[in-house]
Amino acid sequence: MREHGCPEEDLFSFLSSKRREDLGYRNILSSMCTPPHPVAARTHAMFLETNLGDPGLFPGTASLEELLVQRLGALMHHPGAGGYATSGGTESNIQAFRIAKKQKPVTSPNVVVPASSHFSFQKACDILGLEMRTAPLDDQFRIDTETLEGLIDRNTVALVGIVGTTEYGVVDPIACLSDLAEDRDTFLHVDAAFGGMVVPFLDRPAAFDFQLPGVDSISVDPHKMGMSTIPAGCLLVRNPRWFSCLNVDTPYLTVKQECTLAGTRPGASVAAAVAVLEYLGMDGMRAVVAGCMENTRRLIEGMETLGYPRAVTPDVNVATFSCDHPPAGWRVSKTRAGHMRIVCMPHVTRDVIEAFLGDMSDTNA
Ligand code: 0PR
Repeated sequence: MREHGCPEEDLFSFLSSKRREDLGYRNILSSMCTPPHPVAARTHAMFLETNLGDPGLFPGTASLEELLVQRLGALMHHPGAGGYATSGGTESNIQAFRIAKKQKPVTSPNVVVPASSHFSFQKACDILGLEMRTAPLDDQFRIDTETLEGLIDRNTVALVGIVGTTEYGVVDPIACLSDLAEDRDTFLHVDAAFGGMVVPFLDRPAAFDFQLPGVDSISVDPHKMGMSTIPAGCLLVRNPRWFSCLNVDTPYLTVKQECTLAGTRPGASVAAAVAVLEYLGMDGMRAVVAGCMENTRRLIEGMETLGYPRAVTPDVNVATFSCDHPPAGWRVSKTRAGHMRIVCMPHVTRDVIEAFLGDMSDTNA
């Protein structure tokens, strides 16, 4: 550290120069995050110093966390779901596996995840000492349920299905996984970190949530399509009492036990997540999602006209193409299989799509 502090103006000019090194979201087509909704940014500033790790000191903020869980539970067809605000999909996935593992104490526990699963499941398995069995995908990048069935045995503590896969934006056949989970008496975790804030707002949403009896837990991230500030995730579980298996004693806090992974937890981004939901309501969210889906279709149509076929028709706003030369100046990503991947987040507006297609077409010329 410096011996003597630095003048505020110098400090802020240093910080501004660092901030200018960051890319603006305008040309970022590869992110599942987006600039926060203005209502989220305003709320975040109001709740800056709140800590959900000691909720008795911040009862107002803690009740907003409960409201978030209630709202998202209702969106997932289970208003009485248990839940808490996590730091994002990674923490939600780890915590879901912790619950599943405690519910079925076996000596060599395994979990079965689709080959499309997010890398957070590798972290979860490593931390929890779980064998990770990977089920292959069909030609539409969804989990192949027949092969999956053969991977389940009596040591399987959890199955995973994904709603809006990170790379291809497809939804696994959750109804089928739900039947399987019931038949084989296995915990089913649905990773809807991305699609949980998309699918419920589509015109004809496929069932993926607690309305399916085999679904036990769901990850859904307000800091992705929920346009909250970072970090804001949420883990929902069918039975609120399941969290008690994760409790540790916290004798000197305002609550005597806690089940969360993190101790100190931001209230600001959680309040921001609720604020966006309250401000937009169902119709506002439907409009945002409809715009993103429309832009995804326009992008696919434009790319195909230029001779770059889609890898798959996505269920959510992630588009992938056989194309390995993105135009300069744009941040696109590449899937493991080498497809160009573009996430049509709210900041990726129609104008942005047209500008990108224009540059693609110039690259082609
Ligand atoms: N589950 C799914 C389906 C995800 O897509 C992600 C992250 C996670 C879990 C983990 O969520 P957290 O990162 O909140 O813990 N998906 C994005 C990805 O890995 C996250 C992301 C966002 C990456 C913005 C880059 C970026 O610029 O691609």
